[in-house]
Amino acid sequence: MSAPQIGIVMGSNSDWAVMQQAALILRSFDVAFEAKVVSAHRTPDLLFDYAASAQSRGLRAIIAGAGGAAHLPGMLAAKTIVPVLGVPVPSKYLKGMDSLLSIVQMPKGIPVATFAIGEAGAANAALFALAILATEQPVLAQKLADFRAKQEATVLAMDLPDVV
Ligand code: RP5
Repeated sequence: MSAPQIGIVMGSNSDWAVMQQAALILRSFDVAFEAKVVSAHRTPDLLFDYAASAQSRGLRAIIAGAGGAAHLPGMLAAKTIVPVLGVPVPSKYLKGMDSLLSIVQMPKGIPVATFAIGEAGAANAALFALAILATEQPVLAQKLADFRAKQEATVLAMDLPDVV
């Protein structure tokens, strides 16, 4: 088993249903990743350790999902220069708008790349992480091009039903 290139972290195991969409994408591209629960407010020491060791452990990007007052991506970014890709997880009462605004509104100086709320965001964060890796891995670049071509063919083959 090769060392993980991408870290997937989330504030709770209740985020996994959304965040596993990122894992599924990475697995389909045969890219080694790790997935772990790291809570900014419930396990702050773990958060610091994870971020502080990310670069030396070989992680090339961290996909971080959280819901509510979602400070996990921003706090990770504060402690590492490894790119952090934030995924707003839908929340019970505000449907993830709270998560989105918490993640996207990083003050100047510490960037977090922010994706769509929910499963599309998790999947796109994984595709973005692959694009980062693909800048230095031609085999992966070709796989991404193939992925795009397959999507294109699917849409071009779409039919619409007759008007009734
Ligand atoms: C956040 O609180 C997590 O990211 C999760 O989205 C939300 C709810 O967590 P649980 O109460 O399900 O553990 O920290």
